[in-house]
Amino acid sequence: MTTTVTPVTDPYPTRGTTEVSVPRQDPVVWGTPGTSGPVSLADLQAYERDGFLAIDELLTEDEVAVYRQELQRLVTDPAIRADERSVVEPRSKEIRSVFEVHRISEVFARLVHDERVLGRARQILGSDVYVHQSRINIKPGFGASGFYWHSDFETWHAEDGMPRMRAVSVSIALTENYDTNGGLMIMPGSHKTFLGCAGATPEDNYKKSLQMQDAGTPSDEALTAMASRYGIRLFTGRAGSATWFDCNCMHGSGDNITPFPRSNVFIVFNSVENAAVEPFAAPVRRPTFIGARDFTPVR
Ligand code: 6CS
Ligand code: FE
Repeated sequence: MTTTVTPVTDPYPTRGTTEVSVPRQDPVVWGTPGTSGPVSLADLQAYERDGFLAIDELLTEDEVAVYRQELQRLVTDPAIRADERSVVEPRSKEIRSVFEVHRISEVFARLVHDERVLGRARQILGSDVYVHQSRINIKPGFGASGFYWHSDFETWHAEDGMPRMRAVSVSIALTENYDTNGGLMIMPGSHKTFLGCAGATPEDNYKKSLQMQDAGTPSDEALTAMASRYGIRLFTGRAGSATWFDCNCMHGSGDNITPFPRSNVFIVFNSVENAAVEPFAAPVRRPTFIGARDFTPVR
């Protein structure tokens, strides 16, 4: 008896020989309209259209003070600096990011379970969720380097095996995000197009990409076309403000040459119905502190 196996073609091909753009084939808001939760219907509609939702005050000043104190404690702890989950700035060697911060720090773990955070993620993704990745980005002053234009989903699909676009990130400002100190920039509406990048994923790519991304970087031509079509929105806001953004937004942030750090905590929620499988375009999986393999729903 012969069984016919229909080849499962990857709807989001990337890291081949040429750059390829395909329309998004997934909803943006997965929750059924009218599902109760912290996000109003109007805001959900705006999120569907733009790919992001900015919140002026997710955390109070007192709460921010607690998280900022915890961030300072972590970045001055020699054990954290020595931990493989810490990434340093290429030039200054200051700590740039600390990954899996929700497992390292009980204080940051609170955020993951906070209904103002978890409730929004569940409402947007329409299911139970797990943490695919968490990190604090310090972006200290006087020269911290930014993050070049990219789609997170392109990396998470290629290197972490995230099947579909059913993940959302929240970036919570822990310091003032001015228009000068390397704030997050998103191209509004870019989440509706998947840009598959040219160039195979090198072995151990994460050891470089978390400092300076190369594989998974769009061409100048593609970025020019997207920026001309969608524009660029720079997110500023006080400490405690937050930006929720879809996994496939084209985004990046500039260097920070001001004296004022632009520190944030960044949590990625993935639907438990979109759990990571094998990488779609990389030789091996990335470490679990970057692409989680514990799919236990957050409660
Ligand atoms: O590779 C990653 O998973 C990380 N890199 C960037 C620049 N953004 C998403 C994510 O934190
Ligand atoms: Fe990113």
